Amino acid sequence: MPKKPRHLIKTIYTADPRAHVYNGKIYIFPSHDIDAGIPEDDTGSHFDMRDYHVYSMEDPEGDVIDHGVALDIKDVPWARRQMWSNDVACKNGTYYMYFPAKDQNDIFRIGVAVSDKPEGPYKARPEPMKGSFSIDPSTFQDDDGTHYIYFGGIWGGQLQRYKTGKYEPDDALRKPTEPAICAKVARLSGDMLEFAEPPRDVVILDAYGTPLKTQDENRRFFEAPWMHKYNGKYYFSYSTGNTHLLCYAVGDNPYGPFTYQGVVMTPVVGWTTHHSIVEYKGKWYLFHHDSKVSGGKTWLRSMKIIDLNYRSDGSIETIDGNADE
Ligand code: FUB
Repeated sequence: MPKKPRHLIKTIYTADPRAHVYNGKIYIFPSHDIDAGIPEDDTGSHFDMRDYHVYSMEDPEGDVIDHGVALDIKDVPWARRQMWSNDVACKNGTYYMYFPAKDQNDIFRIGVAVSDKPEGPYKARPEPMKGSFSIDPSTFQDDDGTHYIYFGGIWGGQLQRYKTGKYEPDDALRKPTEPAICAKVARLSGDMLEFAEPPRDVVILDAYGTPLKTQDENRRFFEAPWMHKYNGKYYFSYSTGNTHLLCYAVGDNPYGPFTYQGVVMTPVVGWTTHHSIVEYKGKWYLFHHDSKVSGGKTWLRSMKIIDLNYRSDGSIETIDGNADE
């Protein structure tokens, strides 16, 4: 049982780990960070990733298997650059990988690639999902079998360009006292390849029932949406981006609204923070990343695992993002 965080892979750089349990094992779907030599900027151009590896493990303390390249950008007809955080869902023994990339116009879209095995290889669909935009897709299957996709990220993730519901190349955020821009959620279609409905806002409320405001940068959504269920409640967790926290909010259904609860993890080494929360053999784990292995390079991150604990009231014990290994 890992009481301390553990870097899972040191042979290549891996970030944004999304974990699921398939066929009795933990499968991890991270981004594959590379040193592309692109200068850092506020739109994240330095995160210029070009493929995805898939990993698996049977023991959170044991070996991690690298299954190699599962999808390469050269095999995605519509994608030009920046394959950011992906995730996978399984339906009837088929695996669907959802991934963002910038298209030929440098606009983030979300694509789907399909495989008969969780580790791939995955075959990309020729076009992105209809009506898709922004970044960081993550999947959630509710107990009734319904699959949902959560997505979105502001700043480099371009979510602020959809304030009116349709694309406008205006990167201005809302005014500080206006409600914060929300992540999005949609039910997936029966064939898992499209949205089954127009994406809805994932609204996060404060303790008084008021939507969090743009100026509330320690609590509002920035990127990395993730949904999990614990004791019948829906836990929406996310990164606050420029304040470097992983936070969570709880609701009664997959669409929300969700009420802000607190911090899952304090800042890690590196600018970004990103995660998934998964139950395996009766224990809960936080998968996340930091830039310690690369000596602090924000674009060269390494994925980690640490135990996640709940208090008796269902709240999550805050994890120190800088704890020693
Ligand atoms: O990995 C590229 C981007 O960095 C992700 O999409 C964000 O969530 C952040 O981790």
